[in-house]
Amino acid sequence: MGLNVTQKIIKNHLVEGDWTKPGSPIAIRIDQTLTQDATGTMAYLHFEAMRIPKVQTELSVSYVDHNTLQAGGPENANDHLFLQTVAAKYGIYFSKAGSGICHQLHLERFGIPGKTLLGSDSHTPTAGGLGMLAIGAGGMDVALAMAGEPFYLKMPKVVGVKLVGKLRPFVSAKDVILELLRRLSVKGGLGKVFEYFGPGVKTLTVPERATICNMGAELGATTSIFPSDEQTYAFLKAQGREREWRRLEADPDATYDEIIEIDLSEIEPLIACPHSPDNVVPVREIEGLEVDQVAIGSCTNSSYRDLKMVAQMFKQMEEKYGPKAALVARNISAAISPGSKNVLHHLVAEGDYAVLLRAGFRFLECACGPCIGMGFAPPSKGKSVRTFNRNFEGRSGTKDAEVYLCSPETAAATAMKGVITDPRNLGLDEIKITMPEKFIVDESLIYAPAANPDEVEVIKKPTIRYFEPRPPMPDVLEGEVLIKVGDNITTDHIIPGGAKILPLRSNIPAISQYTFSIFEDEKGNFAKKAQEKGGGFIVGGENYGQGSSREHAAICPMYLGVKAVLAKSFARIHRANLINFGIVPFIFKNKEDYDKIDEGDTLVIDVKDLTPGGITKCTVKKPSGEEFIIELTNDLSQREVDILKAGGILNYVGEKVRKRLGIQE
Ligand code: MIC
Ligand code: SF4
Repeated sequence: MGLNVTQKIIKNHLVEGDWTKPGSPIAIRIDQTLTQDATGTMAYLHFEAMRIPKVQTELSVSYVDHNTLQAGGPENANDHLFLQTVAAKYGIYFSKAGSGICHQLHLERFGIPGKTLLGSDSHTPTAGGLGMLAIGAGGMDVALAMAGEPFYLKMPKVVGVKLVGKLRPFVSAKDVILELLRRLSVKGGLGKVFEYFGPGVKTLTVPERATICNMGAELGATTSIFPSDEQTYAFLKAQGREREWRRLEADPDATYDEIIEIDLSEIEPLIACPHSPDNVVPVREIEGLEVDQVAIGSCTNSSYRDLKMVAQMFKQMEEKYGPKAALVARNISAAISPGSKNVLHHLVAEGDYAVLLRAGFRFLECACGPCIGMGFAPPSKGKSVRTFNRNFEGRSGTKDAEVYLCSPETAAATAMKGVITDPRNLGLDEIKITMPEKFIVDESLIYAPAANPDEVEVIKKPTIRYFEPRPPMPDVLEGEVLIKVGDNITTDHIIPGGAKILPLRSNIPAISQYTFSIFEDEKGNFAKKAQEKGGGFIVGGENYGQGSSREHAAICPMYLGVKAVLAKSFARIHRANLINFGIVPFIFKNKEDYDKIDEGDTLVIDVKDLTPGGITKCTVKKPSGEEFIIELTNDLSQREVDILKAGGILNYVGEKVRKRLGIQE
């Protein structure tokens, strides 16, 4: 039987398990890892705690792109110093702040078709645009991959997305993934890989494919992937990396667990309305809505193709309708954050930078920036139109702001008109972006690991504070329900981003004080309550922990004494992070039991006989004295049960890894 691309890569990298059965546990070898600074500090502290002299991967890269802005205080600079020295010492490439966004840079400079990539960022699947099997994970799983351990996951279902036809003018890759989000929702990809095939594939360049794979993360998918073909060759050749190319396509008789068909020629400009990436409508339906901001960039839409398109739209506007028509509207504040220094070089060299400056754009750093609330927060109750991938409440840095997600074309049209605008209505002729034959490559801020690692001292300033792993799990978990939340709770709700909290990522005692702080007005101070009560439980609804890979959403609750989360279902990365830090992800056997539990109830859970898929009894004691029992279940593998019993993965695996590498205790 023929294989699809996903199956080929998994089969090639299989270490354990049966890849032919979707849903069954497998382990795969990881060729490359990437980290970014906001998750990287923890990942390297975990790696150091394993006491391994050098990374065991083919390639590991540490990028600095998130924490590039700080209002006073040395935290970010301290983190960057730690990251730079730790990389030099342990055999890791280091990309300094200013170089660009990890996913854009990895695509440009390091990704290789057919390889596996594990990254401590949920948008790692961006590299699927190059035909890599690229998966997002918590920092601990990435640290383990750097130590040469395989990555454990459930064999995903492979959804074949058949692309036919060709995108029409002013409709682009972002609209394709918004269309999938409209059809499938933020839960639609759980346990699945989205593999693109069909005649429409060859009409999309690598950066366009990367945009689609990037935002597959918002479907909750394990990853997304395109084949490696002539387009991939052309991209790698233009990067001077054609030697890394290999063809990788599904066999002609390959099958998929499910097939979705998209006719590219039928897609129109789409936009995700507040506050979820799947709240998608055609742009024309909300055309004319007045907005305050336009932000162009992020790992979804900051490539050469995207920024050039924006510039060319302004340029044609100027040529056709005069300079006044090619200005950012008076009511709009507009900003661009290029994906990499290389992209910025092109804008400068080809005159596009000047066009955009003339138009009135602010140029921000080549970094995540506003996407994670690092500057450019909207005004109170402001409306912001962004080419990003997430529009969760509060993520922009302004709690009551409303964020819309769209393509660079729609963002450019909106910036010109000051109201949400369908780019097809500007009266412009079709713009075709031709990819350069040779990209400008500037690696002045990318450093190879040290040749003499023994001489490198890892610099750890006092703002960097690790945590004590949890002791082995007791037989009974007892405590209060500290918080009860609804469906689709994101990790941004659990540990918010933004310029105030992000700099604390390497300091667990400090950052844990912000756990669930977004709910503080309604529910009080979670951290204080948890510490006063000696820990307890979290109750959640469906898809608990969706969104980012930040393991702080598990480490901080662990630090505050949370013993288990009881939810209707969990998002993949967060579920894995909870297990890694010794917090049991229980699932309600009967979903209606969710309604029977309230904040302030006491739970007693006997976990002595915790088994994969078994039933665990939970006694619920109401403050009124009423008492009853509900049943909990789990979808844990035996390995995950053992990790939980050990009190977390550091206890479970540290010794095993050291033994394998022959390191003395
Ligand atoms: C995000 O987009 O939410 C982030 C910030 O990149 C996160 C990682 C983090 O929280 O550090 C992600 O997507 O995993
Ligand atoms: Fe950075 Fe935003 Fe991409 Fe996360 S989603 S990696 S914050 S640009």
